[in-house]
Amino acid sequence: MVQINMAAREITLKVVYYGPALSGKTTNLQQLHQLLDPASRGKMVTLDTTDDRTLYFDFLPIQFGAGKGVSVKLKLFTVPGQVMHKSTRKVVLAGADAVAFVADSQRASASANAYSWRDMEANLRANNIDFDGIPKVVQFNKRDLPDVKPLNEIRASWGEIATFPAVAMKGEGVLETFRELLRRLYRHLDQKHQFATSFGVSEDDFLSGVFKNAGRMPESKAAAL
Ligand SMILES: Nc1nc2c(ncn2[C@@H]2O[C@H](COP(=O)(O)OP(=O)(O)OP(=O)(O)O)[C@@H](O)[C@H]2O)c(=O)[nH]1
Ligand SMILES: [Mg+2]
Repeated sequence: MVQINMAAREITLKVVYYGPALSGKTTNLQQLHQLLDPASRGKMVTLDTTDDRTLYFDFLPIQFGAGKGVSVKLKLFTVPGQVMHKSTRKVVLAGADAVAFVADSQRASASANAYSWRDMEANLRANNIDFDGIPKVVQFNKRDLPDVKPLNEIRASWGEIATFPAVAMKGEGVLETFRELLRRLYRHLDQKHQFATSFGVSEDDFLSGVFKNAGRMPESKAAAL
C-alpha cells in the first residue's frame, strides 16, 4: 500500500507485473532497467531462476524527483507465472498499488491468460485489494510471433481495460505500458490523497520525473556506432 512520508516528502509505491508463465514479465523489468535513466533506476534483483522461469520474484527499484522537493520511490516486482507458484504470487501481490498484466498474444495461450487473470483477481481479493479499483493495464506481448490474436479482437474482448501491444524482447511497447499504468496510478492517488494539492505534484511532473532521459541509447552502444 502507498506509503506517504509527509515530513520527508517521500512517496513509496508498489507495482506488480502479473501474468502467465513465460509471457515476458521478467523481460519487461529487464527492459525497463535498460531504458530508464540510470540515475533513477537501481539494481535489478532476480531471485532463483532456472531456464528463464522465475521461482520467486524479480525486483527493480526506481527513484525520482517529481519537483517541489517530492521524491517518489517505485518498487517493481514480477510474480512467477508457473501455476504451481500460486502462494508466492499471493505474497508478492500483497500491498500492490497497481498491476501490469502481461499476456502472451499467441492464440494457443488464450486459456493460460484467462486462468492467470482469474488467479490475479482471486489473489487481489485475498489481499483485500479492490480488483475493480486498482489501477491496471494489460500488455499483449510477443507480437512478433506467428498466430497471435489480432489487436481488434483483443480490444473487443477486453472492453474498457487499456491494452498495449508489445515485443518486450526488443523493448517495444514496454515504456508505453508502464507510462499508462503510472498515469492511472497518479490519477488514482490524486483522487484518494489529493496529490496535486497536498504535494503540488501534477500528473506531468510525476510522469516526466519517471521518464526523464528514458529510452536513450546507452553511451556504450552509442559509442560503438
Ligand atoms: N518471441 C518473443 N519472445 C519473448 C518476448 N518477450 C519475452 N520473450 C521470451 O520469452 C521467454 C520468457 O520470458 P520471461 O520474461 O522470462 O517470462 P516470465 O513471464 O517472466 O516467465 P515466468 O517467470 O515463468 O513467469 C524468454 O525466453 C524471453 O526472451 C517477445 O516479445 N517475443
Ligand atoms: Mg519471470
